[in-house]
Amino acid sequence: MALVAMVPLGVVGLSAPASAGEWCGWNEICMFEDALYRGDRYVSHTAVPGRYQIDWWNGDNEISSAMNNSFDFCVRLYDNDDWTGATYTIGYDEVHSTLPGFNDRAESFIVWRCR
Ligand SMILES: [Ca+2]
Ligand SMILES: [Ca+2]
Repeated sequence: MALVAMVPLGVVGLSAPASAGEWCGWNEICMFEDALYRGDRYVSHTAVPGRYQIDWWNGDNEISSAMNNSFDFCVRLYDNDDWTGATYTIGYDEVHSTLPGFNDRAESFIVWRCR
């Protein structure tokens, strides 16, 4: 699903250069400055269960799109540091070209096995 969703953006396969801003590897969770996986890729994280802060110089309250290229793990974004406040959930193998109601809000996130 993730690959299909990326095709309109011009990413054509596994050989896409790692430096491309819109590229996100398999089993990685990526979060981007702008909608449609553009702008700086502030978060590029192997899908491992845990609790993570988004760097406050690089991503806090700036995330506008996200990819979850894992097949067993879900991601929950939190409005505030330390996993508090409103949440926004991204299921396994989901890509969100925008974050409705959650644009420029995420400051921390958790990753857990959800299937
Ligand atoms: Ca943004
Ligand atoms: Ca926030």
